[in-house]
Amino acid sequence: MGKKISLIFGCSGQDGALLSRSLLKQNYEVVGTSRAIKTNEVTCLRNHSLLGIDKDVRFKNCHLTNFKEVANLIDKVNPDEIYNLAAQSSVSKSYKNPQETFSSIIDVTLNILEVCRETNYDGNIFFAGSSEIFGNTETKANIKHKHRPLSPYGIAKETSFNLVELYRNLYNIKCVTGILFNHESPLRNKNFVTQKIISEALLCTNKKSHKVSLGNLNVQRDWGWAEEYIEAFQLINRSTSKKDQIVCTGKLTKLERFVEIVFDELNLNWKDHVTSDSEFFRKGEIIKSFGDPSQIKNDLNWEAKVNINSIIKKLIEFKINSL
Ligand code: F7E
Repeated sequence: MGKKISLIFGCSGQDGALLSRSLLKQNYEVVGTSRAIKTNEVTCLRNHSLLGIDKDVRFKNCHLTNFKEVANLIDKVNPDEIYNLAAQSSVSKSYKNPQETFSSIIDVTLNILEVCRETNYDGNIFFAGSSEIFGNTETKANIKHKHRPLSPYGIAKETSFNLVELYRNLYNIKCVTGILFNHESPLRNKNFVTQKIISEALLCTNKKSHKVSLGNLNVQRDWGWAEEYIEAFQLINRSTSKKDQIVCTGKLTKLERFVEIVFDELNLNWKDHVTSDSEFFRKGEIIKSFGDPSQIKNDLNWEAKVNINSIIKKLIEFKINSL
């Protein structure tokens, strides 16, 4: 029997690269698409190169907003399972460019679902959802939590979540959403706050006068370790129950505390370096975002094991070693 094939839409980002590595280790053949391929192959392969798997994934050029191209790709690859991670994934960029965000998330989701409906595709399909659909969470968000998205990105993910549910219920497509809270790794780029803080803090170790401008330090997030989250993607996708799941740690950390831990690790006082600058405040900021991990633990026996201190230690260690 030949190898099983996984098709990853949106393969070049943090999650796509980590997922590729995990699938390759399980002897899957991995086919990946990326918006980056057509513009800059180097960017596309950066994360895969860092993981030493750039030669092992079959990269395909595909305009995911083009129905025919998506249909042709699925037909040619004939995957056993699909992961849709494709998105303009920056919340802050989504305020500046809502149209591109909607299209890259909603149109692409719809195209994949429609191709699968028209062709009676029988494999499993995982969609990467986002905790941004909940907006502020006063209590840990479970699957029934009210949706109050505050950004174009959140609205796009909300629509995509609804489409997945609709196609599952109406057309029996084997599709599910994993609603993902923030999850980090060294593969995140500097647009995200965790990498920004660590890179900037390291600059402070060399230059005592270095200043770091951040936005609202009072926000609280449920930060997890991406390498664990991509294992959850696969459990959710392959589960026969076809249930949407929340992927989170259930623990909140204030951004100011995150900053403090990073600077403490480097024997620096964060107050000497960090300022809160309105330039980085968001229009529709979510102040508190955390999830309830009990359902995924009960259903799939998955739980996040890496805590915030370990996440920070690992990120710093990687950055120092790569410099
Ligand atoms: O911001 C605040 C910022 O850009 C985290 C994506 O994976 O998770 C990620 O989106 C928090 C926000 O991630 C700066 O306002 C303060 O409250 O690292 P981030 P994100 O926007 O939460 C969700 C769940 C996704 O689905 C997304 O795809 O940190 N913050 N100062 C800052 N953020 C940034 N980027 N830069 C700052 O200077």
